[in-house]
Amino acid sequence: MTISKEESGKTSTPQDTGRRRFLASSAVAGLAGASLSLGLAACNKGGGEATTAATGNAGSGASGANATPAIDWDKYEVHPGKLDTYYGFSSGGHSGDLRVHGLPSGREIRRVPVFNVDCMSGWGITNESRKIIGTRPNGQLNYITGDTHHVHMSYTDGVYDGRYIFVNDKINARVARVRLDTMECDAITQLPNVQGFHGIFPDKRDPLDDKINSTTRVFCGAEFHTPQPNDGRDLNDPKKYFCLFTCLDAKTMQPRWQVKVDGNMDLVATSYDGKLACSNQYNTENGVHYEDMMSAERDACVFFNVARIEAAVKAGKFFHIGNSTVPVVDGTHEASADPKTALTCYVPVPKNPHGVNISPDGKYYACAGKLSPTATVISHELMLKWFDGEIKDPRDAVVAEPEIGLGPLHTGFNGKGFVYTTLFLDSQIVKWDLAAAMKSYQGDKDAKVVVDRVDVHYQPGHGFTSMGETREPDGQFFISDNKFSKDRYLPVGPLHPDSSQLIDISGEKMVIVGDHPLYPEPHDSIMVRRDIIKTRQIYDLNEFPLAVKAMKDCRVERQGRKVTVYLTSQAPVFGLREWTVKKGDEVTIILTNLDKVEDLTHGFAIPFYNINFVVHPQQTQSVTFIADKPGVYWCYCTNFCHALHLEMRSRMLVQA
Ligand code: K7E
Ligand code: CUA
Ligand code: CA
Repeated sequence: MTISKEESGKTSTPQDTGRRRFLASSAVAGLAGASLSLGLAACNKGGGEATTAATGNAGSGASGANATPAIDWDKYEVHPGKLDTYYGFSSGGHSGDLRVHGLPSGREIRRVPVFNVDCMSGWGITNESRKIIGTRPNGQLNYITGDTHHVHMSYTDGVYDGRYIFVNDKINARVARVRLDTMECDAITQLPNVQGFHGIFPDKRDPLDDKINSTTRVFCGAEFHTPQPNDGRDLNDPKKYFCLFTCLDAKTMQPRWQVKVDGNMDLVATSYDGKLACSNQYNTENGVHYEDMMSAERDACVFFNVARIEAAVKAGKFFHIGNSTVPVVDGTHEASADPKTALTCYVPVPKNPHGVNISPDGKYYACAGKLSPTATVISHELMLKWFDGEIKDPRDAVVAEPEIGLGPLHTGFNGKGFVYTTLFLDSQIVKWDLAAAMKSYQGDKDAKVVVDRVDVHYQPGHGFTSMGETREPDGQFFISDNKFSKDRYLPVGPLHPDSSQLIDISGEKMVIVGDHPLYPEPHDSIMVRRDIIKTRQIYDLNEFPLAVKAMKDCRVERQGRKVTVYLTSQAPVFGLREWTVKKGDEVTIILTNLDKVEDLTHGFAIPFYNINFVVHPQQTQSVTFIADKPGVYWCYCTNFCHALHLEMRSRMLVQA
């Protein structure tokens, strides 16, 4: 089977062609073998010619795409000393963190540790961070692994409010909240009875504010179906496995309710009016092996009627699973047979879809085909009509299903009627016209759906537009987060960095204007106007109940074998020059940074004790450990703070 786009009339350099061929075929062979080819062949049965037609159309429509347009590089270059115009927030994937970039430069300006342990900051080492991550009775962290996929900001009336980022942990079914004023994680919650927690999206409507009685929700999909509860029962009886869709309260970070779902969930999207949330499903078959998961010709995009679910919970129509106290309502096909009372609606879409995204005007959901070369456009208004019983067949809510290319995964909108979708197998971004797609679906053969394509390097996963997931899309940039970079950067051993490519979408043609290597592996990101983010540089001493408010308060207190060391830092000294404990003591060090100068962070490390953390201006952090090794230990400052930084030391004397 040929999947290379060169056949479709688009030119590229000979060198380019060979490389792209290799990537395209290795992707098919490597990812799903013959079965994927079969899947694509099956799609082509229905629309292979149409694909060629659409591609051909794009080829002629985009004939100038390969004629290099004159690029005004100054527009995208951020000169030394100048600031970027956007923040980019990215998940770190299996590194378990969250990254912050300046855009368009692509400069990494912060890594926020979330589900990982980080010895720069002391995340996972300080008592404060360990409390957020959670510990076991033996004192060890609950988990030291995480896999962040999706990052989304809290909203007020459909626009980012700059307050929080929510991010998922796929491995251990956790949601983290990161406060954006300090860019630190302040809460982590594990979802009950969920495995493979993948898609996450907050409510876009309600502000998260005490004064107006916030109802902000965070919606969470579950990808892996399991026995419920997963306690050893029904181990090899997959017919009894199922998945739960979870709604979390954004303020308390506690689950409010869950929905029992047929099939699985992958990505999640929410409407702008707070009425619906939805998730694409690639395993409606409830298969346990990949070939089972792609056996049906169609899967689904499942919609959740938020108000009805909450009414059902209020009316007591729920059950519990295992020890969990979270109410679970029934959103299976069977329970949702009558649209007028249904909690869910399963809209059939071509097999094994991937991302689902909503247009900034709140009118359309685009569900990308993955194994089908299509995107399915579902009307929000018609979905609401289905729930009102005004239309019968959920497929009648579909208003377009254009053929756009091979391996469509994720979609961004420019707010002006154009849609940009990543094509994993084609290694392209395709730009298509939403109105034309709807006309074409109505039978208009002249409708020109695909208007441009651009090669990316290589195999794009997520793609998103600047401010494109808000009511204020600016149509300036699209970022293609590519899974492979191969020859784009200096080789660094077996694993190449991932690559994020910045594409200017403000004109008719897409133009790649930046290549940024990324430490593996960001999945999803958002691109946010910089005026939305307001950070603080200095903490307030009073925020910390344990604060040691003056150098004269430094002391050592003993209660039996428990020793507390009250310590301050103020460049270039710690508040105690030395202190003495006995072997076997449980030592807690409380360290307050009394410096008030922006950026004057001190570090604190104890050799051979696994202690390493920082305290920012006016912040207090603490650590607890057993002083099990007698000797002299130089506790030193790890963060270069002063001309006498190296001299900034104190001694811990551990008596035998
Ligand atoms: Cu990688 Cu959003 Cu987890 Cu698609 S997901 S690529
Ligand atoms: Cu304090 Cu270096
Ligand atoms: Ca499937």
